[in-house]
Amino acid sequence: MDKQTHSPIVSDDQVAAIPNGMDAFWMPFTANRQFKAKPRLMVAAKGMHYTTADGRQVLDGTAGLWCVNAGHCRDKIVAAVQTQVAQLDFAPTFQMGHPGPFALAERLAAMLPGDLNHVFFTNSGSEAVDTALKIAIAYQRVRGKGTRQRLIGRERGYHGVGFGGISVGGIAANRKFFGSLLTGVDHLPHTHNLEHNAFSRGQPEWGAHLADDLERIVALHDSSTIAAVIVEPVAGSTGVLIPPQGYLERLRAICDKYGILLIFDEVITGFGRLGTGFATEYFGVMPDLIAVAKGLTNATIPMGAVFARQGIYDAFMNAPENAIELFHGYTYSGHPIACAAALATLDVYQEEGLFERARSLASYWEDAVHSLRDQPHVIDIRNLGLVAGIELEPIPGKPTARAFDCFLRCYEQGVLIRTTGDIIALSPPLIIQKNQIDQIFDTLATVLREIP
Ligand code: PXG
Repeated sequence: MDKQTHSPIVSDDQVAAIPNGMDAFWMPFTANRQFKAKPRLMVAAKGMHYTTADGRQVLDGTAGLWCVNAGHCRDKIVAAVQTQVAQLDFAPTFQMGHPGPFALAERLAAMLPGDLNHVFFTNSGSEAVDTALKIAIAYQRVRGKGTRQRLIGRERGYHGVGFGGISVGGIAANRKFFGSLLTGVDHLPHTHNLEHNAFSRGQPEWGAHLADDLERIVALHDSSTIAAVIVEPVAGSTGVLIPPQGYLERLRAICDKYGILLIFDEVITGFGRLGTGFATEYFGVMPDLIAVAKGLTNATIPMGAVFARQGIYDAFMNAPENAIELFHGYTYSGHPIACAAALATLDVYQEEGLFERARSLASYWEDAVHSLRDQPHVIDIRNLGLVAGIELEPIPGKPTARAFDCFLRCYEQGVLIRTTGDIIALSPPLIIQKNQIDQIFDTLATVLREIP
């Protein structure tokens, strides 16, 4: 493991890199004018810490955006990227190839349970989701079930920002500006319920029956029109919703009953977040397709992927041998530098036992987050693996303001958290130390007592 020493105060080079003008960059998912009036810029990172432009160390409680699972600027990954970029910068993967994605796909297939053993590469989670949805619909067609075109998502689901992802997604703000979206989409109910489940530790006891709503949807549309169901095993972006005990098992059983594919969006849960390689292993529920991104390369280089079960891949392999089987792909599918970053990342996870480390820290993490229970404004705490959600009572008439205030104060006090609505979401790099867990929750406790 890299030494946990703090980076030195920002060097002259880094200061020089701070831009003079900030207007041209249209920032994603950001209040642009508010940010640009009082920017928060990171100029370096190492291990568990960012260095800010004003030379402060900020403890990363969010692994960037749920992605830097091995910690920042890991030497092995940096070196792999540097070597690869000098050796083979780019080569196509359409009717051509290079070793990287073959090696990486074999390595991933060996990590995955059961016959989840084929890998389609993308450049982001959004692309992985859209790819999985397209594979699901195309699979139904190549196996002679072409009427199965409907996709079922879930309220409050986040599946990235492609048209497929926002159509099956269930966050109103991400959908309402963008027209009619995909047709033929329906949604399961979300599983958030404070009345029954507030302050549950790990998986809540109440709520498995919410999966039965899929029976209602099947009755409404008929199973012969439904291609696939997609869910996040643990919903992240919407504010950390942990699946009730038995819920995912029930979804799997209903999908099996009606010949519907089950897709897990593991963009957040993949690569150790729950203390196992993937959520499918944590919950013991096998989906047919998995979308991943983020932790695949430790976020060093953008990359996503879809994992498919043997039978899905095989169904496409019946066409004549000289025919392209799937008319889908990206210029950068299996990009050499992303593959090098991913292979080095998997080495780091393995050599340092980081998934096991996350598992062994989970109960300390759980106790630490639940220690906030009696702090002001806290109306729920949820946790699983190295994920936590802390839901605050909104200020009347000013939703999101309280949590955002909390975020700003934590940042000033040296801890990076993430908020969505009035929910704080935490997901640190898996290399976090116990004293750093304490720092996150001590800072939060102080801030919760400070804020109005
Ligand atoms: N699926 C899931 C479950 C995600 O969490 C995506 C797909 C899309 O991935 P890309 O790489 O296209 O962004 C995500 C992304 C947050 C936050 O604060 C979460 C994400 C992205 C940005 C912010 O919770 N998740």
